[in-house]
Amino acid sequence: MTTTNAALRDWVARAATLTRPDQIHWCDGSQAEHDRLLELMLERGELIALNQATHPGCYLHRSHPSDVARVEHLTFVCTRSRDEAGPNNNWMDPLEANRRIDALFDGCMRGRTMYVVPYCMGPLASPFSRCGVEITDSPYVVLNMRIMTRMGEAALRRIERDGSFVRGLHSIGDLDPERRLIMHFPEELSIKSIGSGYGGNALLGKKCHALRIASWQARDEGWLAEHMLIVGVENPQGETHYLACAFPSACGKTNLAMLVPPASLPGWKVWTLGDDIAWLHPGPDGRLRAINPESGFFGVVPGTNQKTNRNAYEMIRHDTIYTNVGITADRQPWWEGLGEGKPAQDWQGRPYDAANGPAAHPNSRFTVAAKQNPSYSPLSEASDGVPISAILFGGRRCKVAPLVYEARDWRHGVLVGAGMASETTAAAVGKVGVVRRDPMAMKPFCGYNFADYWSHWLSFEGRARQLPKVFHVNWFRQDDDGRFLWPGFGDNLHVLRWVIDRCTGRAGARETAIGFLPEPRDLDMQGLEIGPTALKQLLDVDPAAWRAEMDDIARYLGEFGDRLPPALTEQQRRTRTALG
Ligand code: OXD
Ligand code: MN
Repeated sequence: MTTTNAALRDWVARAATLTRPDQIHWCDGSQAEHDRLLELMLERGELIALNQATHPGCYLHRSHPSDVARVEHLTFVCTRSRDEAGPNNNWMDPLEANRRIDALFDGCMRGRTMYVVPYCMGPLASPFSRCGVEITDSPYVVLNMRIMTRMGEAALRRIERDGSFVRGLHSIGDLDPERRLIMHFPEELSIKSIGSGYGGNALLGKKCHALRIASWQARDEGWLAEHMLIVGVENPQGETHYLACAFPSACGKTNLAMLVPPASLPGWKVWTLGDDIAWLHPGPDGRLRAINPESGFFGVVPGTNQKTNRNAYEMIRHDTIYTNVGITADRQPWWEGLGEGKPAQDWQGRPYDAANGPAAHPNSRFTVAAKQNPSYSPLSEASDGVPISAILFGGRRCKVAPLVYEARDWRHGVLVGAGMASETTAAAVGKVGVVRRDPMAMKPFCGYNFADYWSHWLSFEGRARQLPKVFHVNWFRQDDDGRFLWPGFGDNLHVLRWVIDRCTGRAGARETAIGFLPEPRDLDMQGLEIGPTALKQLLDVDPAAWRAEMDDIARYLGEFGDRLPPALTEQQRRTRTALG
């Protein structure tokens, strides 16, 4: 297979001259190709067959122990001017960046096969979709890209029709963290990544293309590329509302996207469209319409069980690639929070010993096709996406942020998103549990200056007639003894119900300085064992804590200097003044 697109042919030839692979393989995405790669990886020990009787089609990959998470400190946005990238990104001049990374690519594929992976982000026929080509020397990346994107021949044909594509050059290099770099060149729509075979560092369609490069394209073209799940919530009357929800990595996006309604809410259904990324376009109907650019889930494994996420639990029992979980004596995958069986080997293949830490790495993952999810929505394939009724922002905050509140309007909603903060998780290398500002959950993923990004968000007032309502949720609030006040998981539907009823004007609220909050009577609490004191704490807005919060938001926004849109400062001042 090759291509009629001359730019693609030339780029592949140039990449081969630089990296010197033994052979070049153009991926067609077929089953036969998949089977050959699987065989190869099993032979080389890069995949381990799990118990095929209990987990048919499931395999385990163990990544290098130093290569288990995204590396934000080694991730760069390389624009000609530093201000374009903004204080929210690591920046390097494109010439210097290319020089440095090309030196690492020089000859790095000797003795290896170069795979050329054409892919489409989004349904193949959708005008909202965008294509890319990843060149990689990792068969693990090829197998994952085949699940996570529409990969192969059909994507190549679309590239030939469109004439444009994002270029992604990837090599695992020598996996030395000192020789690891993830570079983005949004002005050239290109990505270069070396030294990691892991997730968001290596599956370039995901964070690198669908967020960092796409956010840049979206600004130029008048849409939004966001770190959001997309979920449809159907009420017992058969009316479905679609929500797009932005939470930082490993804060429960996958669980919310495939929530199982609790017995206390009979007749409600939840439909999954996406668990990580949403591309939002103003539609001809004046509403924001969302597609999920991905076709699979690369989700965090630990904690997944029948109770926390029955859909995920069922979906990963077959045809799943596991990365960095433990295994039982009879080669079933095992992780902390599974609630059954016991580990024989840990994620590094050592005999399990609790003294070595958890059996599954806290950021261990499953890769699985979206269609395997019992709550999969067929509208995931709709070319024009689904209309979004509400946008939810949220974070992991043990204090300060109440269970839920609604922004006064779109502009205030942009401030609520820009002011988001969350305790850090194992999804990225670094200290866990530290509160950091993570606007719109895009801190690691926005491909340009946040100040310009907020201006772009604000501009939607003039682009769509009926914008979604904006909310903020926090499932992680704790009492003074450090116990979670809210049960989370399926019971989050009690909160989504209030959100939807606010969108249709069916639920009440009280106005506070930070926005609209439900009174206890406005929430359907049936079946929840939450006493009046706990509920009061969950819905509490402590003025002193919020004054400190708004002051910290002002300090943070101040880092963006003159580029900051005045409307955002005005919203911050208005809330701060209302707090007294
Ligand atoms: C992810 C992440 O893998 O956000 O989705 O880290
Ligand atoms: Mn994510």
